[in-house]
Amino acid sequence: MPIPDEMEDAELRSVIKRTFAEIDSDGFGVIRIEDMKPFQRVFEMTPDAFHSFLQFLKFFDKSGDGRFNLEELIETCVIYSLLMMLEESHVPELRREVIRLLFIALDEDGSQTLDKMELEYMVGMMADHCDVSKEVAMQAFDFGADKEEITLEEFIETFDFL
Ligand SMILES: [Ca+2]
Repeated sequence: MPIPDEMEDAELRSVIKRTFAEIDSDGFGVIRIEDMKPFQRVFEMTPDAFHSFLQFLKFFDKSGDGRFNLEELIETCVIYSLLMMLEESHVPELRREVIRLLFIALDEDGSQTLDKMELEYMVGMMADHCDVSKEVAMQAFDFGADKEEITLEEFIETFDFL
């Protein structure tokens, strides 16, 4: 998956759209995760990178049926590329914005806080990409006896500390 610096947002969308149409040759408007192989070629992903991309899709498959329509797929790819960008970027304003978008994406129930389950998904993803282990990362977010959810501010602070 290219990072946004390397590929403009509009271009990313058009590549996804084209590849989606190629996979969805019957025009059902949805494609299955197991049919996403062409994306590996299109985005020039290594087998490892492609594997982690598929894991990410499974995580973002909110309906749980293993299918994505075009809009869902674009949304998920944008988040994925944001996550990739975080690894590369050290510009504070940009990082803050990316982390904010990530928070919104992770807040599945729209409570504007992340509970342990919502956070664990992301931490699992991070552990795939960073040197931080899942245990260390969860400790850093400091879920204590009196703390069951974290806010955006806490998320940003802790994220940058990791
Ligand atoms: Ca939430």
